[in-house]
Parts: sequence; C-alpha cells; structure tokens
Amino acid sequence: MEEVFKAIKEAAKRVSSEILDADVSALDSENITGDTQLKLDILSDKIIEDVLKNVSSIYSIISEEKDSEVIVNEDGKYIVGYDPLDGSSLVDVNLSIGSIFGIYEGGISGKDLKAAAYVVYGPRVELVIATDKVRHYRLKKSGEFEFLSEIFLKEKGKLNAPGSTQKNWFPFHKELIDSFFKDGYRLRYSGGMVPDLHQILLKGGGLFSYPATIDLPKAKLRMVFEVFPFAFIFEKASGGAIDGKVDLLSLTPSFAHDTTPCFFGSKNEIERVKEVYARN
Ligand code: P6P
Repeated sequence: MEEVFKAIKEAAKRVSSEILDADVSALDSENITGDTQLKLDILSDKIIEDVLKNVSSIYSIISEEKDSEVIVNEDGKYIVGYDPLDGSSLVDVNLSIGSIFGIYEGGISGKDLKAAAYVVYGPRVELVIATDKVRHYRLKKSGEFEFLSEIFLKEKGKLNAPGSTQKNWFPFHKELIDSFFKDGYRLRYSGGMVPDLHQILLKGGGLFSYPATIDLPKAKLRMVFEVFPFAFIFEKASGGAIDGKVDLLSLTPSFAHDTTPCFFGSKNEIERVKEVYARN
C-alpha cells in the first residue's frame, strides 16, 4: 500500500504544478456522468493514470473521467477509484479543488475499501491519507510531504455545508438544515467537496450534506471515487457517514459511476440526520 501512497504524492505534485498556468477552457466532451470536461480534467486524469499504472500492486483504475475500468497490472491486487480533479470548475475563480482516491481490494463496494486519500490544491497543497488512522500532510518547498498530525472529529461541531439546489430539497430536509443554523452553526460551502470536507475535518466537525432531491433521487456525488473515500475517512476520524439511513460503506454501486445521497459529519450531527430521515 505504501507504493500507492508514494504514487499519489508524486501525482499530487505534478497536478498542482499544472494547475498554476493551466488552460481551464471546456472541451466539447462530457464525462459519462454528464459533467462538462475541462482540458485540465483530462490532463489531471492522464497524469494520475501515468503514475498509478507503474505501481505493480495496482490491478486496475476507475476514473470519474473514464467511461470504463482500465486494467494496468494483471498481477496487481488493488483497484484504485479516483476523481482526478474534483470541483475543477472552481479553478477559474481561484477557489480550492482536489483529487480523491479510494484504494479497493476484491471489488468496488464500500466494504472493499482498504484505504482512502485526498489532495487539496489551495493556498497550500495538502494531503490526507486514511488507513487505520487519518493522517494530515503538507507539501513543503523541498518537494516532500511533511506529516502534520492525526485528524480526529469532535463529538459535535459548528460548521454546516449544505449541498445541492435548495429549491429542490424535500421540505423535511430543509427543516433539518435550518435547524442546524437555528442552533448557531456557521455556513461553510464553496461547492468543492474536497475543501468543504477538509475544512470540517480540520475545524473539529459539523455536517456536510448532499441529499436526494425532488429532481435527483440518487443525488449527484459518485460512490466509488467521491463518497466512499470520504466515508472511510470520516469514520476513521471518529465521525460518521450515511445516506440518510444506513452507513455509506455498507452500500454497493450498481455500476462504477453510480451516485448516492450522502451525509458526512461528527457523530452528534449524523444522529440528528438519522432521526429526521427515519421519520420521512
Ligand atoms: P452543487 C463539484 O462539481 C462537485 O462534484 C463536488 O465537488 C461538490 O460538492 C458538488 O459537486 C457541488 O454541487 O450542486 O452544490 O453545486
């Protein structure tokens, strides 16, 4: 597994360098989920693929930007699901974005996830790797990722990151989100999953939600390379991750780009979500 993390670090350095003066124009193409693809999406995907395919322990890769799984080493054992540049549409307004990785063995269900990682490309380039613990690193001028600390979520936090289009929320969901604001939670939502969840992890907790809506009953975020990796990370950081009713890591995608409603947060907030969703 260490050689996978080493490759992720190398990919992070190369992607962060390309972001600096990247062509962020859109292509005519869309990915299989219907997202408009930027040239930078395709470039980031190529960089990550080129690095991961040289890791002998990786059997295949599944990318948000690829229609199907790519076998890279017949004798490998890990399947790496990744979103090469999540939130890439935020680059042209200079907001933080990220890369997300799930390292699976034996399948791509939540239970098959063995480790997870993400990179935040912001004022600083930071990396979080979750195995048995959640470890936080920062890229130094030397080109090394320096270990900073382990990440733990408090039982209850202060931040609320409510995703999706509010006019399409179910009334009970709106009431739930409003109840957190009535309790004094602070709104923290940039539209970039990686920095929005990184902030909750580092600021001690709260709730990130991307719910089912009237128009999108399976919501938007992809299980294999967005939702499961963060569910793994939040659970290892002593928080919780559910679809409203069950643990996200108990789910199995119907296909590689399948989506699910998702809630990530401290234990107290996740229990409040469960109570409301159990009644609706
Ligand atoms: P909305 C970015 O496109 C993304 O996939 C995630 O990074 C982010 O959490 C979500 O979509 C934002 O979606 O509908 O709230 O703008």
